[in-house]
Amino acid sequence: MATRQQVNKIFKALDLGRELKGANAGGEWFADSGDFLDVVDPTTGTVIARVEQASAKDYEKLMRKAEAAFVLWREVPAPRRGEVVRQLGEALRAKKEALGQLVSLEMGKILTEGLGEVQEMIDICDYAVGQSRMLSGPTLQSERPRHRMMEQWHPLGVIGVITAFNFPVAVWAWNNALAWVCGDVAVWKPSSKTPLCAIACQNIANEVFRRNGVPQGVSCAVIGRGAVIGERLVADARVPLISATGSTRMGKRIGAVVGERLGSTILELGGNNALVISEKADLTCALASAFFGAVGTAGQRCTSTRRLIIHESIYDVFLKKLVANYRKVRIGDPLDPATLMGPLIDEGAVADYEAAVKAAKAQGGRVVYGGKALDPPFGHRTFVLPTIVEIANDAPIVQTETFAPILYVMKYRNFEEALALHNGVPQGLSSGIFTDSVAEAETFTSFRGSDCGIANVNIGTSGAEIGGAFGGEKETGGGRESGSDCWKSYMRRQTNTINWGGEVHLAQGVEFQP
Ligand code: UN1
Repeated sequence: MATRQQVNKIFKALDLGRELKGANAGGEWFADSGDFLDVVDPTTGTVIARVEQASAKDYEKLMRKAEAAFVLWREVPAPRRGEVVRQLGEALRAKKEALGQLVSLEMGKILTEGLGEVQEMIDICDYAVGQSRMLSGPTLQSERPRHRMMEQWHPLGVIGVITAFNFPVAVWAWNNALAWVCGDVAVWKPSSKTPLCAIACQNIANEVFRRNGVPQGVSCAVIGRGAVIGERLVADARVPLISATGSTRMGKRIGAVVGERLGSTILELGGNNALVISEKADLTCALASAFFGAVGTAGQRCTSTRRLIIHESIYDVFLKKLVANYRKVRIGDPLDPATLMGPLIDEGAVADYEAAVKAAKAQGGRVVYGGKALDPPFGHRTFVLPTIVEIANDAPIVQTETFAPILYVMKYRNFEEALALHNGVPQGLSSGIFTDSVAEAETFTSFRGSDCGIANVNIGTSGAEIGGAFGGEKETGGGRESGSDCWKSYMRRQTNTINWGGEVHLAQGVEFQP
């Protein structure tokens, strides 16, 4: 577990104090609510810092700054904005070790994954730099003589970014790096479970932005209660886009509030990700990927593997090998390089885990491995055994996302049945098939295969690269973030038709003369 010296070292490297304030628009941190948030180390339960949360007044102050910054920032040529993001990527490279450690300390994922998350930020910065020179629209053919038609993409405005505890830094970067090169300014409301990561990121951005003369307010962070800050942000008509990551329940609320005011959303909500493991699969690859997908990040990724759909002919042997791997999982301090699985985020998450195991048993499930919380190794009841439960796909508990390392396993007889099981849940984020059959692989990734936003072949469900569009269908919310053409969500499209012929021609051949 992190000693006081270690914590001090991480704090110092990232310019963090023990008493912090929750609102920032590029200058000093501020907050006047008198409402303090304890930041708890999930490994030990120790309070490692306190943050004074933002009040409604603080929010208003910050939003005014953001609005004023937008009219200045949109004047800066996009490649210049990209240059600032390039420097942010450099600053992240320089702080990678410390920031990765902070992610691991505050969120509880193991260090290699904390560092991987920072790498994801660096990658999206690099990606956004290139994108800053490619915010292009097509030229279209006008039906009118001597007319030109084209599309332009313009900055959207102040966007709201709401992130979850499980990726406390990367999801901010996916959104903000793109939003900034697009000419937007961003107001970030991080999870109240991981405010230090947010403060550290904001500090890094502030330093880079200040050096480059970027107006204050282009990067804003606001830590506060959902009821005070979250609700205000989503209802705020000054914010044309809300990009939110979290539970389906939360997403439905945000979708309704933003929809009411006809704003846009990018919703990245719950997953219920499955791997189909065919009898034609390379089982060594399948095993390694299923193991990482289900146990990695202690099952707290939205892309975590939650279901395995295994061909009956290899079911027993595969399960046996998987259980052998589960037995070897070293559970403990996430900052210790020997650890494979750290704590869950808090005691509430353990209660959810226990409730899910209980429900699974009541619904006909058989616990193959795990199923229990551990005696707290460091005094805080946040450690559990990774769990495998054999159960039917239509059991109600299997139909819901439990944010914990619980893997549901089931058999299939033929490929069509595997597809039906695979798609037979309300969520649609990530998926994969392990097979050496071209026909199975192509079917899985075709229109009649996986109904998810991400469908992989011989790759696990989690650990998507930033270059692709990230997000999913059905109850996952339909939003897409990160690579491909996701930048378009952060801009507004304008169709321009330009008459250079000196004569009026109405479209569709309409004649209209006095
Ligand atoms: C999330 O859990 O919200 O694909 C994001 C992955 C990571 C991102 C997960 N690149 O698992």
